[in-house]
Amino acid sequence: MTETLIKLPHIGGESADVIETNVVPGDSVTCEDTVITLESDKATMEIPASVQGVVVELLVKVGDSLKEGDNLMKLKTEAEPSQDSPADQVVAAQSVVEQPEPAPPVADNLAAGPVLESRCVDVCVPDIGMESAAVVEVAITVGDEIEEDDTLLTLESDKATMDIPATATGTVTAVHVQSGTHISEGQLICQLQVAQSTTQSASGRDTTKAVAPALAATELAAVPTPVPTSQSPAVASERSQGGSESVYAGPAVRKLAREFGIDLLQVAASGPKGRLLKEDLHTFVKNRLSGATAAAGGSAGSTIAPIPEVDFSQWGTVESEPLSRLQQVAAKNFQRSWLNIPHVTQHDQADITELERFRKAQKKIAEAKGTRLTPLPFILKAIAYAMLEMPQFCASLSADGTQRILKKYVHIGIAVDTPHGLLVPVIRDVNRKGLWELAAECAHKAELARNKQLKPDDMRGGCFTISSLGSIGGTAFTPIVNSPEVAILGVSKAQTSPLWNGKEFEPRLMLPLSLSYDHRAINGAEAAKFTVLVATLLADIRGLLL
Ligand code: CAO
Repeated sequence: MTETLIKLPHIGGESADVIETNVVPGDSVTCEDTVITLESDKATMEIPASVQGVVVELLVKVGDSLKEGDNLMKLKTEAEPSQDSPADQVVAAQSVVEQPEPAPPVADNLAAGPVLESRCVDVCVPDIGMESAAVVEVAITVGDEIEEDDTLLTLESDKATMDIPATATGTVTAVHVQSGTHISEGQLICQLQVAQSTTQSASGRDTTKAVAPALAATELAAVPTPVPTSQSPAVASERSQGGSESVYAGPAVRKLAREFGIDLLQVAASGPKGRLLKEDLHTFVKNRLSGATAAAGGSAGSTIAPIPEVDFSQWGTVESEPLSRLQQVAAKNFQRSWLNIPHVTQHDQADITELERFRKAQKKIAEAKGTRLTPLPFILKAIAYAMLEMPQFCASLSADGTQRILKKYVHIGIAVDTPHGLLVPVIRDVNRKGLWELAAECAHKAELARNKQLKPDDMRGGCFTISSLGSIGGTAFTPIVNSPEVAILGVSKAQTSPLWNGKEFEPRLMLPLSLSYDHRAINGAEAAKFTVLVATLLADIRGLLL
């Protein structure tokens, strides 16, 4: 085994940027395996391995600007690369296509043979609607039997990828283009031995342009400009108005997509200028697999394209910090609920002027008890009361959505903001507890949550959740239902507001309530009745005694 330094072959232009690296150290590559993908202002091209071997070190990275002769990678190879290695062939092929009149290869002899009654056809590049384009895939090799309309080449410019089809049926006798080179109108692509001739030239050779110019023009017109990097599902759906050929992707990606049967239009692109990368296909497949698992459990929304990765450093300095495990778990739960539950939020206000008067009057007693009486225990009591009055709020839907499971206990979770993430300890049997007991338990559970001392069981079995942002501020928000519960109450900051009492405006302390609910389990009228009941109970807490 020898270590060989592989250099970048002729790429048909001044320089190009590395937009994708396709190998890592340790990878075994054979000739023609794509090593890197380059993009210039005119084209995208995949650079194949020039020899077979094992990658020792990749000497370039995404973002590097490369030109012919730059070091590409170190390979462990069986022997020194031969003169005929693909890298050399890239250069050789380039010089062939640049010759105005390429030397006639084997095809001439074949064409001359009267027994075969065949002719040799030179297939040239048609009008492709631009000065030149990069050859990203050569679909033919010498000896191939091809039919009219079979793809000969795939070309790519900065705006489009297009297949160049054959205009005749025959046998390929010579190929004059190579992946990674640029070609322009009139250049020789290949020679075909075709069975019959109608317009044989004096030399026994015909020249034909591979594609009708109209087709090339149509394709280009149909191809949208590259999809922006921050691609939304909406953009993906816009893209789907074209065929999969309108997707900005290289042949290796297309090949992989074909192998997996992936419709490229379904995949969100994350590469520069919306180019679809192999990683995007991997992500797509992963998401589909996990989506299929979720769907089996009655989940929905799993076909939504993932949000693509964005390199934010292109707009300024950035810094990454890992999310805590708790934050990651919470994020997954939020997303799962948001995607599975049709959310509606009902907003209301409770006049807590009297409640506040009573609460403040308890301050001294609270101090004596070593606790604080905030509005939260009152809200807990009011919710527990309303849940007993309206049992559909103390329920869960079965996973298959065919049953409502009514709970004969009233356990309510309270969202607690902690430095390491959101936790929801559950207060059990709220309906059976008094205000002081609830106040002490809320304070205790919040303390445990902040000190990471909650046990898993402290957070299980809730029937409803209260998320109180009242000590912080805000006028309303739309909390996400803590599934499998069916409703959550968001509480914002109480504010003194002028309230019309029939004769005059009166200053009243109004508490904003935001009830988000699962519309599969609860209808709008029920939600309105529930918030009205809670507001009524908070406005006059004597109602809680009834
Ligand atoms: N309006 C006006 N003032 C309010 C209020 C409201 N709705 N709610 C609480 N307050 C006041 C309290 O009365 C207290 O003031 P006093 O000491 O003068 O009485 C002060 O705000 C602080 O209250 P608190 O936050 O310490 O206690 P709490 O019982 O209201 O809340 C807890 C406890 C654990 C729910 C809260 O600390 C918390 O973590 N809230 C955040 C919940 C959250 O992050 N939700 C979002 C989930 S989704 O991301």
